[in-house]
Amino acid sequence: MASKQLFIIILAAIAVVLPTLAMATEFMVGDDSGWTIKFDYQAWAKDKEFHVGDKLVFKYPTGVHNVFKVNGTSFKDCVVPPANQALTTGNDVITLATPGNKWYLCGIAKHCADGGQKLAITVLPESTAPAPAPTDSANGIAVSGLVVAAMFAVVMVIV
Ligand SMILES: *[C@@H]1O[C@H](CO)[C@@H](O)[C@H](O)[C@H]1NC(C)=O
Ligand SMILES: [Cu+2]
Repeated sequence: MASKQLFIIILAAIAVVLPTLAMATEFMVGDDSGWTIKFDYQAWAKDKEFHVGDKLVFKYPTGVHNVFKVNGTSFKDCVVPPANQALTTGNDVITLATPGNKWYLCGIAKHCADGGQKLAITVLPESTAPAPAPTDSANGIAVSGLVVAAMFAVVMVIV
């Protein structure tokens, strides 16, 4: 009887702890294609949920592209801000700090206007529920899985 109660307590503990394990997701913009021209970033973003705390990684050969965070007007018309606002490392990581619409574009040549190298996303408030498994969060899922497995192992030993 005692062990049954313990089992239930442990299950309840798992239910409480699991949601807090939700990890910030790191999105590789464009997945394997990275940050480049002639890629449909709106299609890429369409089935993804971005939350405060998640990260965008813009990956590209240094000097070939860059990244500007812009407003909606600049995004629409591909207006490139002053050069000193550019991210240029080729592995630019942007942490999504606030909810709302965010716009990014490449400021090199006509990459934005002609190459479609622009990304618009909507950032949702910080999530406490486990992320619904975007392909980029393999690490987070693996860790969560490990924790669950470890917890069940503990349960099996105790019961
Ligand atoms: C958008 O950004 C551009 C360029 O940085 C600026 O000139 C413009 O005033 C901004 N528009 C709004 C609505 O903030
Ligand atoms: Cu570019």
